Amino acid sequence: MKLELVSFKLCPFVQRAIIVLKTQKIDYDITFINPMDPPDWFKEISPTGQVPLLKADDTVIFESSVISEFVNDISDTDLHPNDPIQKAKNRAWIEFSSKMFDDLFNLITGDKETYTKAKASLFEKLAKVEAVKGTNDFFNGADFAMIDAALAPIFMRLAWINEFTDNALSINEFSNLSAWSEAILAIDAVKDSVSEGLDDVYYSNIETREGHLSTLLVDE
Ligand SMILES: N[C@@H](CCC(=O)N[C@@H](CS)C(=O)NCC(=O)O)C(=O)O
Repeated sequence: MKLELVSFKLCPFVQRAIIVLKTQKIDYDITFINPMDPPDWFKEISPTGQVPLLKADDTVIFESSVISEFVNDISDTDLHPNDPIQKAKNRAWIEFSSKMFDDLFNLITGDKETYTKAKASLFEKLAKVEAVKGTNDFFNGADFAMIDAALAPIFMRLAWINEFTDNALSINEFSNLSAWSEAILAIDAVKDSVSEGLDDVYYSNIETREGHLSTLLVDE
């Protein structure tokens, strides 16, 4: 089966799919577009106008969670726990964590009031995840799973923002999440899921948005 992932370099949802593809060692081609100014061929095949979109031969698969599940389904190993209860729990927390991307968007683009609300909203969610996350390296234990891939783009962006500012979004108060973030960001499939220098592009993106966060940037 020929797989083509239609992507945008800065997109955290694309990154989730790439981490699963890389972890499962599935071959794929990648095509970059700007979803804010998409080419006609993309508009014709995409129901949502959003990336990621995966073409599996002639079939169009959209929504990052569905793409990630599909990639896991066609792989030899299963990145979900076997137990249906544990699997449902993992999927529920993946869904829950997806809402953090809205907070991150508001944190980057918003004025001081929006930033403050978004930070509170994000940290409320992080506190809930901290409470269910044990002390194992990864969410389910020693092995990297779908849920770890799902949280990776969030932890990567928080680490970048903390590096670019005086730890404006430090998660040090959450010991389980801090250790989890470190374990996830050390995984090769995670490190290789973004192109070289994407952190600089992210920094410029924060500057260009001119939100409150841009006033907290310290020189690189
Ligand atoms: N629920 C979607 C969200 C994807 C998404 O928001 N993608 C953004 C880029 S990061 C996009 O394509 N935005 C263009 C648009 O919404 O028109 C998923 O998980 O795949």
